[in-house]
Amino acid sequence: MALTRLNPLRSAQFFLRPVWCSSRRCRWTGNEALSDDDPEIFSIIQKEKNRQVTGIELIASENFASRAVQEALGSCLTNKYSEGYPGARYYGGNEFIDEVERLCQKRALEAFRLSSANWGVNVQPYSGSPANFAVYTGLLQPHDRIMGLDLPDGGHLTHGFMSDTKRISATSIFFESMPYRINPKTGYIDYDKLRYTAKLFRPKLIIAGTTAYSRLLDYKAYREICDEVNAVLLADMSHISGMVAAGVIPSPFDYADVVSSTTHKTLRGPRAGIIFFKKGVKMVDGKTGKEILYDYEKRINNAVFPSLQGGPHDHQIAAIAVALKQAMTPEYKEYQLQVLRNAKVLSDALLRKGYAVASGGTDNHLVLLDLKPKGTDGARVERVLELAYITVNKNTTAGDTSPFTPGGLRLGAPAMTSRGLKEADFEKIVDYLDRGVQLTLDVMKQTKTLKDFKEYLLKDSPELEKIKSLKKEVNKFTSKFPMPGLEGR
Ligand code: DSN
Repeated sequence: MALTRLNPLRSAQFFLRPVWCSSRRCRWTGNEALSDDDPEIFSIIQKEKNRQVTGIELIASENFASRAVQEALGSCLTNKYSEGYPGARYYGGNEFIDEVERLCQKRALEAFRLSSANWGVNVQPYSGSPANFAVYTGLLQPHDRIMGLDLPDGGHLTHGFMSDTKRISATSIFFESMPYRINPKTGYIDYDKLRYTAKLFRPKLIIAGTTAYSRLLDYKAYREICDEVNAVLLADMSHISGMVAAGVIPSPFDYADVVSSTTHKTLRGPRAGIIFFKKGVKMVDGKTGKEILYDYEKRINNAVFPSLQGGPHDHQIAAIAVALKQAMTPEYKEYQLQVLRNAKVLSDALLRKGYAVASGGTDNHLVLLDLKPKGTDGARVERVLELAYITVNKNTTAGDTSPFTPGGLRLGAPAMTSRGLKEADFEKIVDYLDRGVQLTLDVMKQTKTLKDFKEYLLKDSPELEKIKSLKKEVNKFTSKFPMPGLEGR
């Protein structure tokens, strides 16, 4: 008690302890460390942290957020309700939340070099999928037509994905979806076919966005096609927004009407979403000479709130603001250039080892490896690499029919570049990947089905020993590199 009396905060905690703590021995105040309050969750988080720190992270859509981003995410802003928008909330006490959201909006426009006269931004979407659905909700009527790159060809679920037999994404349930595809011979998007199909299908909106495509998008071609069929052009730059902010790849803002993005991939912020929309004069009426203005702002803001979401996640919004400030630094530009260099090395080194790379290379942060010519598939290699602490994801490539055992593997450079890896380090990573593929082929000689394959890896075997020894090398390799956001925490 002596200490408590000396410390006003602790003293107040003692007297104001929660009513359910009726016993004087109950001292739960809400200020206990996670390790004391919930050792079980604390221990699982420590295990995940160890996995992230000691492994090679190659998932193209993942990254390591900075400590500052994580501090904003873990801040008291998580306590607040602020339905509405700055200056017009449905709850009191939002003076500082308004400041956060306005600053985030300002930084979003600055980071992508946009003028507030021509572009507006909504920073409230909880993540990328809700952001895309908000765009459709705001700009389309139910059952209007949309066209996006097919998921197996490198698009996203929310770009209207449906299978041969089922409407899978809500974006294909509530809207009529017609996919466009890549040319399987070149691995590039087939813009001629997109134009041809768009003229038949007459979509209201076309999506220029990818999740597993290693080439740059031809936004000018998309614009022309949209103009020909009077469609809105939505660019979903989730995968590439960090490189766009850094100005190291072409920007969709030169051609798109609306741009959506997640904020946790190449952008390196928290898990969240963001929508930019055009403002100002859309066109001048030829007959009357009257200016016709874009009406996206009201429609998209209303779609995000109140149509689809309730209270925004203000801690996420603050963390986006932090990431956007970082995105305007020279170090960030250098980081994004290094991502491009590292991805190129990844692709070139794989090609030198005789691997088939979709489209023959990369212009962005990722490489799509086709394992079919090697006689294996993405599911088996993903499992072996996972046991060796190299994290990748299986992915469809041209000609694949099964999403469970697709022939490809998607590899990305952003996360390991955040840890400071350079070109020579990515050459080393390709050696590790190659050893993983060889070990997969060895296990395939002992097994038939994928189930057998996975079960074989649960038991002691000469192959498992070799995988364990690869894991040791991987752990030693990664111990040389710093880990942003997690050191000393
Ligand atoms: N799931 C993300 C990806 O891995 O690309 C897209 O949302």
